[in-house]
Amino acid sequence: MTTRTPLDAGWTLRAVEAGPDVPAAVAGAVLPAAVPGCVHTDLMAAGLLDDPYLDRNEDHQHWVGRTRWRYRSTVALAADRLGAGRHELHFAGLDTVAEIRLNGRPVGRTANMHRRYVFDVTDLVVAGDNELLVEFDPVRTYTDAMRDRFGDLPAAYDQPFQYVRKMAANFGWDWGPTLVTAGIWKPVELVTVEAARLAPVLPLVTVEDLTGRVSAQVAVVRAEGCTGPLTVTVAVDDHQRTVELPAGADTVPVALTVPQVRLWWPVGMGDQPRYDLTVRLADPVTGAELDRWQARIGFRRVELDTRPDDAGTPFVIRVNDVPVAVRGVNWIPDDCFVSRVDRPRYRRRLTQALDANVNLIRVWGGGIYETDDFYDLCDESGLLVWQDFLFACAAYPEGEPIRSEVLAEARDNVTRLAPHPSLVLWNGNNENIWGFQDWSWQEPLAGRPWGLGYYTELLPALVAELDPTRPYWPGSPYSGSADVHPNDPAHGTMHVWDVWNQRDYSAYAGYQPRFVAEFGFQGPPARSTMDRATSDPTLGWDTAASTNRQRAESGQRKILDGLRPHLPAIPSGDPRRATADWHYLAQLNQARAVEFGIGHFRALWPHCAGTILWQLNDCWPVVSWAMVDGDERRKPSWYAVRRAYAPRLLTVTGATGRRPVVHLVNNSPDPWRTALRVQLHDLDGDLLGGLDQPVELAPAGRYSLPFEVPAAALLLTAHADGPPVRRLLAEDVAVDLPPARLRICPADLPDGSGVALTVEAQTLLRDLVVLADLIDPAAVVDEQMITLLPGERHVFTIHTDVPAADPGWAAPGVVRCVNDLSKGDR
Ligand code: BMA
Repeated sequence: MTTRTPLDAGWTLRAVEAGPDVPAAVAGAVLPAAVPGCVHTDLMAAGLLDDPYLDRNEDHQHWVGRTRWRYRSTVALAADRLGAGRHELHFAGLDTVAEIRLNGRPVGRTANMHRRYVFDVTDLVVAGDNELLVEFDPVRTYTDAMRDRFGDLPAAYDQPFQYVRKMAANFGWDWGPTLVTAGIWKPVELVTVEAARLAPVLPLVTVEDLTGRVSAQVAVVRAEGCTGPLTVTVAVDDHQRTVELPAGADTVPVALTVPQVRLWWPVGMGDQPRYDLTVRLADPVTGAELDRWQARIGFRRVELDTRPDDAGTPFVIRVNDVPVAVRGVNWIPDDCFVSRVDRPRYRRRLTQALDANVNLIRVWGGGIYETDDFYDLCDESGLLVWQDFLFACAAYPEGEPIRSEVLAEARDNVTRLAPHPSLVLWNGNNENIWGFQDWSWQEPLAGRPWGLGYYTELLPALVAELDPTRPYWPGSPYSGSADVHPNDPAHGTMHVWDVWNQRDYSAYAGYQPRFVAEFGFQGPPARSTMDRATSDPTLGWDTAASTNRQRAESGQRKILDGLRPHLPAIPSGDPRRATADWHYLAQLNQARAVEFGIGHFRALWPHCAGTILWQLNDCWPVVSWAMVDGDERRKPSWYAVRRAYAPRLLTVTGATGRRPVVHLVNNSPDPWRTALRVQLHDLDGDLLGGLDQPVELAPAGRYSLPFEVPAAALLLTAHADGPPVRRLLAEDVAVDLPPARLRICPADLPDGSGVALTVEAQTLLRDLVVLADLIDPAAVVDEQMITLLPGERHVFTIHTDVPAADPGWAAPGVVRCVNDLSKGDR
């Protein structure tokens, strides 16, 4: 048998060679250490470090990443187990540059957070207690040495993240703090191999005409003296096959066919049946099981179709031969301290994506290969995963030892993630090919390697060798050819960032891309999130506390510039009021920008085969492009994305230019028959025209209807099956919106789960939002941004413990709309 003993208990932590910045209380202390975990979270648990997510605590904590830390534990081994076989230490993840010692003797060194390490310690263990030390160097010692070796390499940020195989965003990003972690971030085990064990299995899962096939090159690790034949049995549910591993051999190919499988489909396109795959290693003489490996697989085919067409180079992900209209979001690490992200938290976040009609999540290259829970939850729900190899926004060294680390890490993760049906694409890097082309890298590089060899040679060769069932794409953005600009809209994937950085969001309408893998617009997090994160009560767009929570270059100015063409100005004077108005307007503008962009791109279907919004989540409380904030609250943009990503989309483009086009896009697998109704009103709610028309759309069908509008019409309402879509036929700033008059009637929900908040409009009410978190930070509202005509009402359903009788629900500032901003400010 092979026994695996978790070594997660009894760890302590202390600073070694504590420098002058290390507080006295930490310098001599031996603290309890959580494994998996990291130094920052242990220090916080011991009361020795303030929460770096609050106020400006981050500024005073850089010593944590500059200190050498020693983890210590005791590994007990019973005397009768000592000679039982081969003893190994398995580290699923060490962050990052570490030296491991057992009983004072060296075991090994590590320099890569993104891979598993196995060390044979048979000759080092003793019966009884064994002292296990894992000592982490300050990562800068390593990055400084690599910088000396490779010279300065250009990057989008000046921290040395490209010189070490560690999560890049730890060094600070344009949405994240600089918190350079260290620690044992994944489980540790003592593995005792009595005869032989299985190496990690890489199953290739394919399907042809509903016949599933699983094949693998199964490798074993033998204990000394185990030289005879072994048997390997591979089983999928009750189908199984056994092969013999001859005496002395370490690998054997196995293959199994499974007739009449049920196909695994992306969410919204079918079910997600999964099958249990088991590989067993046994002694052929006694039949005793020596080791076992298990995974849950799904049978599906995936292809990336980039065959050139008349318009350029498409980028179409096909699953089971059906093109997927990608409605994606980009994922960043959900916490700077990644060991805190447990399965329930992954489930909450991925559920927020699914609830917003997302069908693909891109794991971005400045983060990590996520833990098994992440991919398992995606498999279960049908959320497709596009996985970047971990390179982002920099020129990377291609020499040793980095090259070998990249290779080892890629091998390990291609193997680890192979069972997951949700994983549909390996992507070489984030923006590095673009960076080389456009970000003035070529002169400082002066001909030195910058990573291209990884993206166009090493990684594609490795994916082709290890896992030919999955497509590989060299980077994002990438056009498919070295001769075409990497961000060419007509070819492959593109990132649309000029809109946020330089241009108004209406500029999305000028793009005809084939696939947009990044685009997005910033907005602040919920007020209660900001209130928790900072003790500055006037937190607004121009205070120091707020700008501390804005990490993007000129971010606050870009938010203001983005508001100006569309929405009233922020009032001067009372800073609390200015803050409240800024917050409402900036959140609203983010929501409108992403709905505008997605609506435009989806209306181009099938020319444009998908969008991946930047970004789903945040890693701490911050102003950012996220649609769910760092305290897990949905921003108004989340509701906008939910609308814009509806599988059956009803949207309107060209509204503010008074050339509206109503679009219906059917990304559901069934035909869509609906009665389209379009109505035109003036601001008093008088009906000025419209039409009723039955529409029938095939699966993957699209229908677009340009609309003539009479001069007096200012509001267009389109109805199909879902909630109506309303557009003002001009910018809010260009229209004389009436001062808001409304009645708010809160009532307890009959099932006691919260409040039904009815808003009755006595005038037009433009983009009503309920800031329920001001009354109850845990409140969740079902809908946001509702425009009402005079005489209409809308009921917001709010999940909350605060009863309807609480005066807060009707207090000023909780229900907001554009036209409650005073006229003088417009
Ligand atoms: C893209 C991403 C990130 C960045 C985002 C916003 O380039 O790849 O690097 O956070 O833009 O600027």
